[in-house]
Amino acid sequence: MGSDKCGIILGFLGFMFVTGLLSSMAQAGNVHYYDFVLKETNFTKLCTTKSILTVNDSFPGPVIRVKKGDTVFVNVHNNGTYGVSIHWHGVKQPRNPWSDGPENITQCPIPPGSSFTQEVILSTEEGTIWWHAHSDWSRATVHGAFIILPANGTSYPFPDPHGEKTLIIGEWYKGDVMAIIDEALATGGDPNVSDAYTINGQPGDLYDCSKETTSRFFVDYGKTYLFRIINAAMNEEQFFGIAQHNLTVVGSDAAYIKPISTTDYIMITPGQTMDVLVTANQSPDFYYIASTPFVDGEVEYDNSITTAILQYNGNYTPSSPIPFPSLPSYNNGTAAENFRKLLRSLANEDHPINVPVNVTRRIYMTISINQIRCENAPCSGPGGNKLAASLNNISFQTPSVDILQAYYKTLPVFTNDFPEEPPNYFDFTAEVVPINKSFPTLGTKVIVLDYNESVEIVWQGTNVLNGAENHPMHLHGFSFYVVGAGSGNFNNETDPKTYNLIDPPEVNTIGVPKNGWLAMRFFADNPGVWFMHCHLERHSSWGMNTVVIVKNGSTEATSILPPPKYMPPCS
Ligand SMILES: *[C@@H]1O[C@H](CO)[C@@H](O)[C@H](O)[C@H]1NC(C)=O
Ligand SMILES: *[C@@H]1O[C@H](CO)[C@@H](O)[C@H](O)[C@H]1NC(C)=O
Ligand SMILES: *[C@@H]1O[C@H](CO)[C@@H](O)[C@H](O)[C@H]1NC(C)=O
Ligand SMILES: *[C@@H]1O[C@H](CO)[C@@H](O)[C@H](O)[C@H]1NC(C)=O
Ligand SMILES: *[C@@H]1O[C@H](CO)[C@@H](O)[C@H](O)[C@H]1NC(C)=O
Ligand SMILES: *[C@@H]1O[C@H](CO)[C@@H](O)[C@H](O)[C@H]1NC(C)=O
Ligand SMILES: *[C@@H]1O[C@H](CO)[C@@H](O)[C@H](O)[C@H]1NC(C)=O
Ligand SMILES: *[C@@H]1O[C@H](CO)[C@@H](O)[C@H](O)[C@H]1NC(C)=O
Ligand SMILES: *[C@@H]1O[C@H](CO)[C@@H](O)[C@H](O)[C@H]1NC(C)=O
Ligand SMILES: *[C@@H]1O[C@H](CO)[C@@H](O)[C@H](O)[C@H]1NC(C)=O
Ligand SMILES: *[C@@H]1O[C@H](CO)[C@@H](O)[C@H](O)[C@H]1NC(C)=O
Ligand SMILES: *[C@@H]1O[C@H](CO)[C@@H](O)[C@H](O)[C@H]1NC(C)=O
Ligand SMILES: [Cu+2]
Repeated sequence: MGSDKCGIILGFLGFMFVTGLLSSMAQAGNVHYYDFVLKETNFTKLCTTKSILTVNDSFPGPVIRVKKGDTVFVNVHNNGTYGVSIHWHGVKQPRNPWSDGPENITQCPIPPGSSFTQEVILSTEEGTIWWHAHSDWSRATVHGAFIILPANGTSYPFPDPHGEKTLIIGEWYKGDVMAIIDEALATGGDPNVSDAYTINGQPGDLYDCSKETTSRFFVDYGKTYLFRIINAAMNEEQFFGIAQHNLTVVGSDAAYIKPISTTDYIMITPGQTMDVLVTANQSPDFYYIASTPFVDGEVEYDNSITTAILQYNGNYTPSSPIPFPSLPSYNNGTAAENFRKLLRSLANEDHPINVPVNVTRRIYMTISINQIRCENAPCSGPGGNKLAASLNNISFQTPSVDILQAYYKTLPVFTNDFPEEPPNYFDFTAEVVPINKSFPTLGTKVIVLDYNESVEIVWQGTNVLNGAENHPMHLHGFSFYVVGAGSGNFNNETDPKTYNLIDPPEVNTIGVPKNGWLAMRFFADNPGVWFMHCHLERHSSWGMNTVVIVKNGSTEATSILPPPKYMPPCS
């Protein structure tokens, strides 16, 4: 840290220590300006051409590349045909929920023909995160990498790599994604699955008409590369690997971790990022990079494989066939958990942790797939009902005025009575859960926290409606420490004794094991309105969401910033 601190005035430093990391880093770094133009662009993939919503005609979209502590103003102009909002996934946005982005949570969508400038305030994040649309399913095509380099005078906690590669896993639908989710919500059935996964926008050569465009990552023998891997897929977690090359994972969700060496695969959920060192130490050749779905629920999914090629520079005849990585099978939950358990914070002097030891607020939250009875005609879900999802039996109803505005102006849009424990206790992870447990309450209910409370949330997977599966839960406005996890129902007497409070990983998204539980902690030191949801898009669309409101502290420096002059209007 040494030299960058010198530039900061002393009074400011002292203030930083008093109020914690979040509230005051905004002025420490440089300011950058980006222009994003949302527009329809034609792409040809899988032998068909279709128009998709993009930022600046690119899929994936433009990269934002800045340093720790910088501030980025992004002027988003919507030249598309429907309203959209953009979220900066993994940016804590200290005191600034106004620019966070989720539709009707912190803003209404940016109408076609207009612009909204978002102020993206970086603080403790360092590594890789991403940005994506946060309106219905538009994030399928509207997303890109957000790279945060070490601040001046600081360096990576590992030897400088020779080069860097950004690798985004996406999901491609031949149909129109907005029509697909609209259709599913109207019929009550499952949304259509995708037709391909992609690596940097390309399905790869196992798919029709895709061979010529397969993504290639060129490397020099003997060099080490930092791969910044982002899972931007909509509905499937992924196993990922590179044939004959070890992956050394050094960061996740813009926080460094103790290096995970010698792993031949990673499991990465939608919403997560992994920074991975790869050394090109094999004989010069072509090697397949592959990503396959990890799906441990009884659900329809896209069971195809996306590939790219790690290609050594030089003159040689590539092997035929090209070596292919061996990855766990699609439903191997043990392989997924084995990888998750390897994540540990650096927790050293330069990268200390700040995990609450004494918790003042405990929230125990079930995660369920549900059904809602259809009034008139039968729906296409189970038993003629409509598929839904919930947290603590509340299926979240998105309002038509954003919750942030409603909170700021005291409008009757939401209620404060989100239950802090399951409204009914039963064997959540039983092989058969009685069907009468599967009908949720509908509501726009939020959790309200006092400023700086030390919070523990235990997410409890359930087998309601035979819907048990791994859920990648994401919280806006914070990163949180994963202190424990296990299978079955959480036991609030014995399980806390197993917690890791020494070097728990600090993340913004984490897979809660199928039919299991996961405990996380954080300090509620960021006043604002923050969305919490499953990052599987179909679950979020069905209501697997809630909102955490953190009240202002007692000073201006611990209160929400005033709103910007212009916010997109609600209709
Ligand atoms: C970091 O260094 C760059 C290049 O020397 C300089 O332009 C920038 O202003 C510095 N940033 C800060 C926050 O001091
Ligand atoms: C996006 O396109 C606009 C012009 O259409 C350009 O001004 C802007 O710099 C581009 N942004 C990025 C991030 O490339
Ligand atoms: C996309 O292609 C279709 C058919 O080829 C064409 O009608 C349409 O104008 C194109 N759209 C854009 C945005 O270029
Ligand atoms: C999109 O851009 C075109 C060309 O600049 C302009 O004519 C059109 O009005 C814009 N549409 C919207 C909705 O912004
Ligand atoms: C979903 O898939 C079905 C069956 O292939 C198809 O008929 C329907 O048009 C698709 N829906 C959308 C919105 O693409
Ligand atoms: C991967 O790591 C293991 C364990 O350290 C080692 O035995 C093996 O040689 C490594 N493989 C490569 C390709 O570096
Ligand atoms: C699941 O993956 C683990 C670890 O990779 C492996 O040891 C195990 O054999 C796999 N289980 C099945 C059922 O394939
Ligand atoms: C936690 O509580 C214990 C017992 O009240 C106290 O001794 C300890 O100092 C507290 N730790 C922190 C970090 O606040
Ligand atoms: C958000 O609110 C607008 C009205 O302000 C409404 O048209 C839109 O459908 C809402 N979005 C969602 C996802 O509910
Ligand atoms: C729910 O179903 C279970 C088993 O099918 C039954 O024992 C129980 O009485 C039912 N509860 C209610 C409230 O109907
Ligand atoms: C969920 O709420 C509904 C409606 O209040 C109730 O009938 C049902 O029993 C609750 N289910 C669970 C699992 O708590
Ligand atoms: C612990 O769990 C039991 C149910 O297993 C519940 O009744 C009790 O209220 C919980 N205690 C605390 C302190 O949360
Ligand atoms: Cu989910």
